[in-house]
Amino acid sequence: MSEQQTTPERLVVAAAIVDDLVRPARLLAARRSEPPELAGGWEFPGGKVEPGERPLAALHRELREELGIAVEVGPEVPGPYDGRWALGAGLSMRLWLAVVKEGVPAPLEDHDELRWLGPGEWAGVPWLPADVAVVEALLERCPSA
Ligand code: 9L3
Ligand code: MG
Repeated sequence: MSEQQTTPERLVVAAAIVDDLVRPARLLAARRSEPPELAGGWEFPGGKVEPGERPLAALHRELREELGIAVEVGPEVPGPYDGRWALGAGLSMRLWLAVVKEGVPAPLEDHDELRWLGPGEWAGVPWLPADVAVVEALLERCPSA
């Protein structure tokens, strides 16, 4: 028998929250305060999908918990690995564009600062290494950024 044991990757979902789904000019970046090894790095807000939870339900839950907002979700920004972005450590990420529908984003959980990055500023914060490739993909698809 040569059956191989593989551990399925755990899915993380995240949002590139922008001011406009068609011509985004501003992008919301969130600075992590947890865990210590990621603290100070900027990321797209989001988190792990719970067992049995649908990815988009998880996305809405995470954005409500972390930022206190409700969003309208736009197109997915697919990553190079079967549509996902590599995070390492048994995790992979799916990410969607989104706009705020209700509430004002606030760093309620796991972040200590939020910043709206304007045109020319999207790459201007120290993103978590895993999120840098996403920023590059966004810059390519959003000429107004
Ligand atoms: N992660 C990386 N980039 C992101 C997000 C939302 C998450 N944009 C990584 C950081 C953590 C792991 O995924 O190691 C799980 O994220 P969380 O549930 O702690 O937010
Ligand atoms: Mg999170």
